[in-house]
Amino acid sequence: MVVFAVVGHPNKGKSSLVTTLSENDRILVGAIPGTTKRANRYDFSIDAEVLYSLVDTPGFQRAKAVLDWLEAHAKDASDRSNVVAQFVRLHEHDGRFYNEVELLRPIVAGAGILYVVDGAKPYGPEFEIEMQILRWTGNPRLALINLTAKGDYIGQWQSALAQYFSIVRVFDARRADFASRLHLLSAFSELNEAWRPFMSRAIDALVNERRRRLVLSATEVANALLDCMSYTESAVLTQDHNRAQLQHALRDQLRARLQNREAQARHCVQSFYGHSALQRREEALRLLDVDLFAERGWALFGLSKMRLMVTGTAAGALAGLSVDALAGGTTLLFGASVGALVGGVGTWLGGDELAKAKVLGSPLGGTTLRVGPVSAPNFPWVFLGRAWAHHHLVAERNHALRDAISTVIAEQGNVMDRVDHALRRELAQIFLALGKEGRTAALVDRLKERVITLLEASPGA
Ligand SMILES: Nc1nc2c(ncn2[C@@H]2O[C@H](COP(=O)(O)OP(=O)(O)OP(=O)(O)O)[C@@H](O)[C@H]2O)c(=O)[nH]1
Ligand SMILES: [Mg+2]
Repeated sequence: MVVFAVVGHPNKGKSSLVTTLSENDRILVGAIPGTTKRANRYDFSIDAEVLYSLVDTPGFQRAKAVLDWLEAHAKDASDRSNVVAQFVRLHEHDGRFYNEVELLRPIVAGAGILYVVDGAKPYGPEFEIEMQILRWTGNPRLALINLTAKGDYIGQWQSALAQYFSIVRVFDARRADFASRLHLLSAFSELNEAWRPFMSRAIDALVNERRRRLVLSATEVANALLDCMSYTESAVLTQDHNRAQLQHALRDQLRARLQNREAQARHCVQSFYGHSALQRREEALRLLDVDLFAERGWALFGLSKMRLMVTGTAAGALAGLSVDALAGGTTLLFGASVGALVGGVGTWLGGDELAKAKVLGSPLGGTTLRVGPVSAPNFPWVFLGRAWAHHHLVAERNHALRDAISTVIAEQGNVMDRVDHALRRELAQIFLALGKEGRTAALVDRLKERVITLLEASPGA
């Protein structure tokens, strides 16, 4: 098993890197230098198999004094790694070198070195002392240029680091997406021949795990959508009942049930990705907080009127036009005529038209009032648009991406308009077939496959 010690100057993003590579949200990251007080090991495992471990360490404090000690005790170059080990042994209880002992201990025990620097700040000679100490250990080492802010000193850093590290990479600890993570893991395997099989197992496992999470999420989203499209609420309509009041109450119940089902699906998706307690700080996540039935949300996440018309799923909203005519003719309706045909905004935004109410006879006499299932044509699109954006933000822990997506969603809206044309048509056909045939096993499978395709794409593209 491969262990990496993440070391460097205080406050350069060491803990951020460990968080990203170990998928552990509980690691303390902070603006104040010295946030990490002692070395902590974090295992990254899949299916109870530890694939690699990272040791988060406190930053160097007294590098110069350490190097002086090492130089005073080493006979020649062949002796250097032993002298580092000796330094750690002799200073275990020496408070002056607490940080250095913490960070060198895992290295002496054989860990690979990940040296983290900040490419947003200039290079300075004090770093050379740290790099010299790390070179003395003789362990395989890789340098990562992180960027904690704007400002580009990457070139300077690259020339300095290249003299001490066999591999130098720019790696944004907080912005790195899945692909750059894989890229970094393959660099680890270049560091040491013996690590190669472990790292390629780790990469395979990560890719498989990623696929597994995607399929689980798509299945849950598809099931949640099918549940939502089938829910109804009903109550006995007695003489004393005011029908309008009862209908109102049933509609509220239905909405609450739909909201709960969506929340449950989101919770599942987050837990598949190990983010049960997702921070809701980012703007993108605030967009997701828009109520399932808020007008703004429907405009943001659903299909535009035009697109909704040409899919044919809105045919029910149009008297006198056949479903087939609409599904077939993508150029049948366009421009202003769409709005004129559709009528009031309520039909589109789910208001009172979310679900129809029906009075049903009961075998025991009396009547029942039933509200639902949801009939608003945009509902399945809005539901999928929200699930798509949510999944993407959960799957990419990447802050920059989150910002980009939230901007696209907020500025352009109609998230589902960005779905590839063929996929949109297939989804529309599934929704229409569901209306006619109900929830058959074949349709459920087809929907699940389409949702997988949807979640694989990026809503911010
Ligand atoms: N914007 C941005 N900020 C970052 C990035 N990496 C780290 N930071 C910030 O920089 C500060 C330090 O990050 P940490 O990961 O705690 O740094 P550290 O090297 O572990 O620090 P110590 O434990 O104090 O030695 C925190 O405020 C982070 O939020 C990054 O890639 N982008
Ligand atoms: Mg730290």
